[in-house]
Amino acid sequence: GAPAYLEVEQSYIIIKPDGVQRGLVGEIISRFEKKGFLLKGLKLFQCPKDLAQEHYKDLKDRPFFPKLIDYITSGPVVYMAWEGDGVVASARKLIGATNPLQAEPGTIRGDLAVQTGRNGVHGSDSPDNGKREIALWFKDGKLCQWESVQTPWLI
Ligand code: RTP
Repeated sequence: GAPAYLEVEQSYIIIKPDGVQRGLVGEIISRFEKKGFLLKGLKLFQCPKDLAQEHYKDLKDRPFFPKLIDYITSGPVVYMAWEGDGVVASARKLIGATNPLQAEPGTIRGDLAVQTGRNGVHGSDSPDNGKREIALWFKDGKLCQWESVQTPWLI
C-alpha cells in the first residue's frame, strides 16, 4: 500500500438501528457532510451476529456485551467510511459522549438521544481501528475514490 505519510485518515461510522428506525439517517449524515469530511463508502445493511461480535470484540467480557450484540443486529444499520485530516477524533467530538445524557448539546448524541444502549451512532476510536473496521465491513475493500471539487483554501 501507500506509505503511511501519504494515507489520508478515515473513520468508520455506523448509524445504529435506533437511528435508522427513528428516521435520523439524513440528519446524522448531514453533520459529517456539513463539517466538511468526504464520504468514501456507504451501505444500508442488517449486520449478522458474527460480524457484530468481531466488530465489538474488545468489549466481549463486558456485562452489556450480549445486549449490545442483540441491539446492533436488531435492524438495518447504515455504515460509512468518512475521510479527512483528523476525522477520527473530530467524528468522536461530533458524536459526543457514550452516555447521551452526558453528551454536550450540539453533538449528535447530545441533541438526538437519551440512552447509552440506544445512542444512535458509532465512530472509530483510533485511526488504526478506523482501518480495521473499514476492512472488516467493506469486505471487498472497495471504497469510492473521488475528490471534492472545492478548491482548498491553503494546503
Ligand atoms: P461506539 O463504539 O459505539 O462508538 O461507542 P463508544 O466508543 O462511545 O462506547 P464503547 O465504550 O466503545 O461502547 C460501545 C457501545 O456499547 C454500548 N454500551 N452500553 N453500560 C452500558 O450499558 C453500555 N456501555 C456501552 C453503547 O451502545 C456504546 O456505544
